[in-house]
Amino acid sequence: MRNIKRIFALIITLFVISAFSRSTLYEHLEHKRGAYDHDNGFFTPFTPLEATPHPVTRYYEVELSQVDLAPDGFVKKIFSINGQYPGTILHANKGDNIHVTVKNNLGFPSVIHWHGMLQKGTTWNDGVTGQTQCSIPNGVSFVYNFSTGEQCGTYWYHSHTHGQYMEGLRAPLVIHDPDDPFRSYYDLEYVITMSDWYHGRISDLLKLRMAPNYGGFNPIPDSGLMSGVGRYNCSAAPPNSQCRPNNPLAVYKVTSGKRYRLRLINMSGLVHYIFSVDNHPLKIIEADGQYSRPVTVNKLPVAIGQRYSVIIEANQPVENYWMRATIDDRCILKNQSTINIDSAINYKVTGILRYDGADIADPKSKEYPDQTEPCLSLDQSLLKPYVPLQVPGPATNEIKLTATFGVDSQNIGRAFINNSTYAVDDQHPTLEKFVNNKVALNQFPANQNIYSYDKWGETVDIIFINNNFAIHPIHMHGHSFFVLGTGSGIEVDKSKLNLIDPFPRDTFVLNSTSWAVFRYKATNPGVWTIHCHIEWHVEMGMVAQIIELPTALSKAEIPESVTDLCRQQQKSKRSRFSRRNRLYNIDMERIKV
Ligand SMILES: [Cu+2]
Repeated sequence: MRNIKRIFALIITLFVISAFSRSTLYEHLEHKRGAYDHDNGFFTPFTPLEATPHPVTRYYEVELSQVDLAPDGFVKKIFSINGQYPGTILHANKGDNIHVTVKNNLGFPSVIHWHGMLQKGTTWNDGVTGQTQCSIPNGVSFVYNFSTGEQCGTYWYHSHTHGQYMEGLRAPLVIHDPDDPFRSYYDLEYVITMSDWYHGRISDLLKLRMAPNYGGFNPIPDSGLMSGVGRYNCSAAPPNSQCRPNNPLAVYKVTSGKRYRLRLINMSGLVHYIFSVDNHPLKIIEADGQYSRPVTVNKLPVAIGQRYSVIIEANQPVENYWMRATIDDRCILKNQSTINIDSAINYKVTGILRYDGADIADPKSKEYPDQTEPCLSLDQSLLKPYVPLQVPGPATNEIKLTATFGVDSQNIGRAFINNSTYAVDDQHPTLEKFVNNKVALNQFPANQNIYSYDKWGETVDIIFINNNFAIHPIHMHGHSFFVLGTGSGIEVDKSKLNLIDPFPRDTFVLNSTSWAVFRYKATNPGVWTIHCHIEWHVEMGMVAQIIELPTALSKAEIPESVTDLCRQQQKSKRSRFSRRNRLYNIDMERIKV
């Protein structure tokens, strides 16, 4: 009897051990599969959302968390949206409400900005730490709830604090148009994102970038990714790292005879991309959420923050064709002190356009010979509004912003706007200080870089002067602005302004030592940041805040869920940022030049 019991116990033990080892093995495989071959859903074509009789609310939940992924074959811990890179594509129709619950399980405070969304009447949803809200503390959920209004087109959403989006917190937002004038031009759609990718932790790279006496430029990325997929040269990976050589490239499948709308987004922190598909010209129909008259190019420069919709026709022989997202290395400044100067990055990022019926093989197609201007936006004169738009004017308010570089008193490299480097105040967002605490605009510290105008409906010109050697993609929140003109030098040449048919954008590149004039109407009360979208330059302070229509804004009622964030943040004991800030930031008084 005792023996039977023993045998029985042994069987149970063996069973438990085997189940356990199987489950560990299984988890291990799952983990591997997750790291290398996660399906981010980008390679399945889609059609526009069905129109609804009335606008609806689209509910989404996104969880921010850290996971191991290997977008380019190199396994690293990344900041993910729903465990993916890039994060979940969100869809809505024009006029719909977007209701997104952001569950922050990142281990750090975070925030989500809706790049290109105007946030009319909902400036507190803009998602900028220190300006429109406090960050969402770790372990807390927060709801962004806003109308898409009259907007449609291609957008994205990303963290707007501490360089976090370069670590993975970035994803597309597609707003379909039930009245799309180009609907008969395409059968199916894809989203194609382009991004840079660092193997080091962004927080570590930031410490190095912002160290006193640092003599280099912005850190060189390790890879470029097309829709979250790249191929790293694993022989350059540090010993003991996990890296899969010849990581499979992004493959977009097309069917002969069909036409595809490709929604292109450059979600990078540093790099400028030139996009093309061999043998397939790109018919542009949208830029930054604005329809354009169709214009066809072979190569399309896409600056950081910019978006385009292009149509390609699958009218070539059934084959494989290279899709090229070439990083323009002419604008990556470097010297021997530059962080990651020995990067094994391959600037020629590629994917494959594969016709149904083609062999599973690498393409042999040839690149278009066309040249593009180094590091600049597409020639603005090529873009014409699809429907003629009235240009407001003349300007009754001009805000001149001059961007320069320098060092502060600790010899930390800084970027300045009108000689003042922006320092984020994580704990006291501008919106709450102004609306709830009634702090007068002239009482804000100089390092908040605040500009304002108060006449409803007036025409505002932002005259942006780039008085330095670098090239800056300038992005403004809360507005789409007419790009009236741009030119070299630091004096605006008014004869070069187009007041007839300029194209509206929300992100435009300023060449080194040059000017640009952006025009819009003041009809959106709020706190709107205008900044360079090179994320390293943001951290260095190339940021200004526009307080639009303060009289109207002062009557706004900020939802309690927003003001609660600051309270929760103060309670949160795990505010790692404040610890980190002390490492290289921020002696507010000393950084004036
Ligand atoms: Cu910049």
